[in-house]
Amino acid sequence: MATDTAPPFAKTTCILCESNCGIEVRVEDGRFTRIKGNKAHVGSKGYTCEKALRLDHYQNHRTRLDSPLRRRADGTYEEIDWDTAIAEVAAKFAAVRDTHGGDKIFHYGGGGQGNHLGGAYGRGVQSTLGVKFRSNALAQEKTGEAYVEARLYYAHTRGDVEHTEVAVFVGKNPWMSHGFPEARRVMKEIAKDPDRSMVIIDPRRTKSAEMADYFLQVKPGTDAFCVAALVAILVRDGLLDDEFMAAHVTDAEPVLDALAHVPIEDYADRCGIPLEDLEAVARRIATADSCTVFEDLGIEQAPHSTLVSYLQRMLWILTGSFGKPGGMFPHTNLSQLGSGGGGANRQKYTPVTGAEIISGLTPCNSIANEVLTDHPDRIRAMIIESANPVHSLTESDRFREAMRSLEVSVVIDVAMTETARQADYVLPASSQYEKPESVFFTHEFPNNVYTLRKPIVPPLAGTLAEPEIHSRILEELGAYTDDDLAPLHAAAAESRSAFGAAFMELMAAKPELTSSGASILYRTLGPTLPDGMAEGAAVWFLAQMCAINHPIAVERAGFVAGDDGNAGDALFDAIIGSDDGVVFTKHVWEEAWDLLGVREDQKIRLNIPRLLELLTALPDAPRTYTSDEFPMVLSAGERRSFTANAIFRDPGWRKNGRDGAIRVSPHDALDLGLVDGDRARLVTQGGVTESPVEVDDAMQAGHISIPNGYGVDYPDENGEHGRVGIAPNELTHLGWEDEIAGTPWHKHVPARLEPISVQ
Ligand SMILES: Nc1nc2c(c(=O)[nH]1)N[C@H]1C(S)=C(S)[C@@H](COP(=O)(O)OP(=O)(O)OC[C@H]3O[C@@H](n4cnc5c(=O)[nH]c(N)nc54)[C@H](O)[C@@H]3O)O[C@H]1N2
Ligand SMILES: Nc1nc2c(c(=O)[nH]1)N[C@H]1C(S)=C(S)[C@@H](COP(=O)(O)OP(=O)(O)OC[C@H]3O[C@@H](n4cnc5c(=O)[nH]c(N)nc54)[C@H](O)[C@@H]3O)O[C@H]1N2
Ligand code: SF4
Ligand SMILES: [Mo]
Repeated sequence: MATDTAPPFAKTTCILCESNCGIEVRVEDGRFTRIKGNKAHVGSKGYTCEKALRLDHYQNHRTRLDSPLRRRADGTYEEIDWDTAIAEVAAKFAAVRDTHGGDKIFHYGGGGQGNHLGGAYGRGVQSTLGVKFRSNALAQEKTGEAYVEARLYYAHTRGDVEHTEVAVFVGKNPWMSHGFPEARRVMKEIAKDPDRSMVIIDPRRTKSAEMADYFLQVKPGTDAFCVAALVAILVRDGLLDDEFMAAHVTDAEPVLDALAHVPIEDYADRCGIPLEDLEAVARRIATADSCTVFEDLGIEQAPHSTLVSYLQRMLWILTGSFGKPGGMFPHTNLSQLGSGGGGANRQKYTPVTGAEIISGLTPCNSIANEVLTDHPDRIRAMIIESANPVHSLTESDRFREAMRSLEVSVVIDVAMTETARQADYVLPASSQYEKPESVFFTHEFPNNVYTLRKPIVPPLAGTLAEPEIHSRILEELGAYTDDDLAPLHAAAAESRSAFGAAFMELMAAKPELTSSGASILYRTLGPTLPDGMAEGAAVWFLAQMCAINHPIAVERAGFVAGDDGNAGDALFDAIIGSDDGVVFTKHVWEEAWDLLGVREDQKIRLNIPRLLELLTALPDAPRTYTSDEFPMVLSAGERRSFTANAIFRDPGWRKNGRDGAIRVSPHDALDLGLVDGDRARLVTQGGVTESPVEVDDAMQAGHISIPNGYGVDYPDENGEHGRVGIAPNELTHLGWEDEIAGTPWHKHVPARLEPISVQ
């Protein structure tokens, strides 16, 4: 129907960071011509940052894939049809399983900042192939944190930043990276409220640091000294919440004893912060009614990472800021992130390098070494989906080499990425706006929010959504039969409650089908769901489990059994019908303790012996990791206003910072004879590159910084391939990683900067 009024806005979410803000998009001829915040979204309430407005560059660009591809011997690719692709992929992976065992097939990825449904559907294929080892981006950032939390209280905690009195950010720049709802609005409110404070611990005077009441400008890589000193001051000055400690903390003695021995003044010196500033921050935290602490990559990808994850938690544990408004909290989940399945199958160490597996994930830095060896248990095949590890993992060259030495590999992506270019098969996925999608970053409390997005544009011809791709592979592998599905089709036609009963009956009768549950739901319940939402079928099971695990919180959120269906069905119907996100659990603060895994005594186990040993050994840690050859510290992967991992490939998406300059302090610039805009050579043990510099007085001497998300291949209008900016992992180097979690030191790469002389 021709009309001269503009098309209406369609509701979805931004996919560029874990906040997944609700947005409204006007689509004209397949282009996203206008984007605005969705005020009705229950989580983000209309909030967005500048990046969401540029999402057309994700949806429409020159490297979208629109046909399955097979690699030729000369490294070029030929288009093949879907039937051939599915048949060959299934046969080749099954052959690896049958010859060498499914544990030699590795799985990487499963979702990014906006898409986790594909990961849920991929489990069936992995299980049918016997995959035992897997990983994703979490194993180069959050596994240290997971290690600590699994020992302290067996849960994932977050902070009520919105209502807290003192918000502490260590190695996090929330103005740029967000990470909690309405980050910039909340930060502005804290900044202007004289009764609340923000503490930033960062070597750079970031935009967040400029807003902070307390800015601890640490020397790069010295957070363990800084945070140990802060906690030790609490102990020294008797600033602990004794009542909370007595009621809720166990095995504290050895920890308090070790903290009493921390050489506070020496540590202040080592991290470069005046002692009185550390004392002021420790006192501010201890005298506040509540505090939250939020760590991120600045410590997770730097020396002593897991130790800092441990120490920073003591700031709020010793001061009792848990389970109350403005404090720290655990939360419900619709689906567990990270661990790709567990139970009896769970492995503790990797077979080749013996790296410790945390949350079911092989440390990212170990993957290439699990391939490039003649060890009989080496990885021989890889499934990679929705991730670009050649670009995002340490030492891109080594990962490339690893991929090329596999017997078979498949990449599922929307774009022809650096990783896809090394794969034997490339399968084109429909974009995140062409299919139902969602993330399981459900991290809020007391009210937790989940959003299942509807497609807002038809799938690009030639692409398939991951649920269809995985289900076709599973069916090719013979995981289930039409006969298995027949009773479910019949029950789905009858009623929701009949379907639920039939599904549970099938799973009980044939437990081997459980891992294919998502595909079975997609094929049977899927066709009965509202138009275009079949791929949401797997969420039915998650809603059922949530209602079973958290019956009171789900009921408080308004979901109760009805005429046809239980509370889980009511929750699922709300999820599938909503454009604005759904509050799926509502708690009261007193229930926070029930969500920790320490239900029997509700006590936090403070002593983690391995980390206490590291704390005790800290005085002997090297003072620097730099050398005469590499005298500076490079932070490789800073979040800036126009970076978004490698989700955007078209560099034209950036409104500023187009070349992704190397940030360098005025002191170093003077020393090296560099002025703003000069090109310089950046050298590390991992590689050499050239780029313009930006002289930035937010940088401290000896510290340089490059952004993440740059340096991806993208053709110009003539098809000539080019790259804008530095690919950070052409410069990083394997081997420098956390001693516990194996997380890489991306923020702490010894480096040298040289002017490209023009005299
Ligand atoms: N704009 C934007 N936002 C994003 C993303 C994006 O690509 N772009 N990506 C998302 C993802 S995947 C993640 S994980 C988060 C990450 O979010 P952040 O961790 O906040 O982002 P980074 O800029 O990588 O690192 C944070 C800070 O660490 C500092 N840092 C460097 N070395 C040290 C050190 O030794 N000690 C301390 N204390 N700090 C140090 C850097 O100066 C930087 O300001 O951002 C998310 N949000
Ligand atoms: N040196 C250095 N390295 C880093 C970092 C750093 O700071 N410094 N940061 C690290 C961090 S915190 C993270 S989280 C990682 C991120 O790195 P990765 O986990 O590799 O993720 P992305 O770069 O976001 O790439 C996501 C991929 O998903 C694809 N994609 C988008 N939509 C879809 C879809 O619907 N289906 C499928 N199948 N694919 C889709 C995109 O095209 C892209 O190739 O990078 C890490 N690497
Ligand atoms: S990038 Fe993050 S904060 Fe910005 S609009 Fe997207 S989801 Fe929201
Ligand atoms: Mo990340």
